Amino acid sequence: MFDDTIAAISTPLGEGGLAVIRLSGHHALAVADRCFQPAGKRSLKPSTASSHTIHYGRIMRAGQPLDEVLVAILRAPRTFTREDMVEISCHGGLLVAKLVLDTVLENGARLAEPGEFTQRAFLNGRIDLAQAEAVADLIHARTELALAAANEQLAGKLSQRINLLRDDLMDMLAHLEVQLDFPGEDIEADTPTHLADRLKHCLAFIDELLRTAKEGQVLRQGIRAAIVGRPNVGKSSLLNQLLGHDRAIVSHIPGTTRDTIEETANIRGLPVVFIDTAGLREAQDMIEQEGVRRSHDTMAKADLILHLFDAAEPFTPEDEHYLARFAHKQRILVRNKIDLPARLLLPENLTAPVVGVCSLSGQGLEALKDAIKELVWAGEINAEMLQVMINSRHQDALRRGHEALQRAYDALRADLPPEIVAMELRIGANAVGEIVGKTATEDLLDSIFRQFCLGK
Ligand SMILES: Nc1nc2c(ncn2[C@@H]2O[C@H](COP(=O)(O)OP(=O)(O)OP(=O)(O)O)[C@@H](O)[C@H]2O)c(=O)[nH]1
Ligand SMILES: [Mg+2]
Repeated sequence: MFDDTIAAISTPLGEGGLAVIRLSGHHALAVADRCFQPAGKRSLKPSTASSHTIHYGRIMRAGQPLDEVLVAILRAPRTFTREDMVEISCHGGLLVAKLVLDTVLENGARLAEPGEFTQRAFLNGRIDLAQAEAVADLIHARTELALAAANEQLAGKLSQRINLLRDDLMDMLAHLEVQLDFPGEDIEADTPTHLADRLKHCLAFIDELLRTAKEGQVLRQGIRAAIVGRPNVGKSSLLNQLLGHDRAIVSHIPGTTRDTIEETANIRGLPVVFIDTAGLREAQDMIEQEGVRRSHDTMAKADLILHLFDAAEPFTPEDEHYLARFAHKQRILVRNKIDLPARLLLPENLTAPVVGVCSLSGQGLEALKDAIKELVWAGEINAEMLQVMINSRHQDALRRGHEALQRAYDALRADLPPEIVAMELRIGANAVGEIVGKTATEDLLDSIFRQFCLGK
């Protein structure tokens, strides 16, 4: 399908044991022939080697050996891009990898754009668009659950469902068009009632997929949990406990934390971004003032608030004030310092979960993690859910599809001409098709693949 052969360094930039330079295209083997000198007893020139074999030798540049490498030969069509591919594993120095890349570029390959290998896999029909996105998700996955979801999507589980839906819509459209093109003929067409039933079924199916969107977002981006409370109640200590290392400065002096500090932790499989904030009080100086302002900013943007109290101190009017302020937020009330004699009496009428912890020893932390997971993700995370974790692009396409099908349904019920129903059905089918790339525009494809990193 493509004339040119592309190449890129597919491992991250930086120093490491190995780096991999990947080539794909008609001339991948010819390019490799020109720069690879076999050195092992059974090593072969790439063009004479059989598929899925590895060969030891040297990369030569201007007659000089550049590096000792292993070269993997992968012949079309059983490759990621469905084209001939060569993977050169060289030493992982920044300069070595760059020079090996330069050498293949000098010998007839062109530098790949970000995501171009995956784009070729898509354009050559190896994977569809949803699967291509799953490749990016897989790379960016921060928890095992996100990884499992990406794998399901890569295996085509979401695509299967979308294709079923689209096939169904195309079939309805075909029936309608038969009716339009050959009116009066004795060709089987859906009755309006039957068509309405089928449409309703499709609408329910889309609703079901859209319901998973929120969970998909949580798995991909994580949720933001702000740790807030009066100075010195132990917010930074709790952050450090949750992360498992000393990230934030802890001291007995109230007003220690000035800036917001955030870091992601894996809580029961969910990526949670914890944000430590400056203690809430009348600020003593300009820097603290700015810190408190940032605290308020963080709270406003957080999905979840961990409101901390000092269990060894009486309930204060400030505590009461902030309790009221966060009432509209998803929150957990945390009684910290339960190792000390208890003096805190929280009001009885609160609906938020209350958890007692000691941020010095970690006591109560497991219960806190359970409470976080419970608030963010009610119920089990089951395998079925992971198969259809849609992203925001899918969500947008499904919403547009849903709107069009709803209009088709309404038109049908209002006895409007079948042309109108057919038009809306077509819009709906196209929107759904975008998800797997059947109806994607060039711009859409570009914007998706450019989000990939180089060499992918
Ligand atoms: N006994 C006891 N002391 C704690 C506990 N958690 C924190 N502390 C102590 O409380 C003091 C304040 O802790 P920090 O974590 O700095 O409190 P903070 O809420 O971040 O304070 P600011 O950043 O000033 O708002 C430190 O001396 C901690 O060692 C706890 O669970 N038990
Ligand atoms: Mg602090």
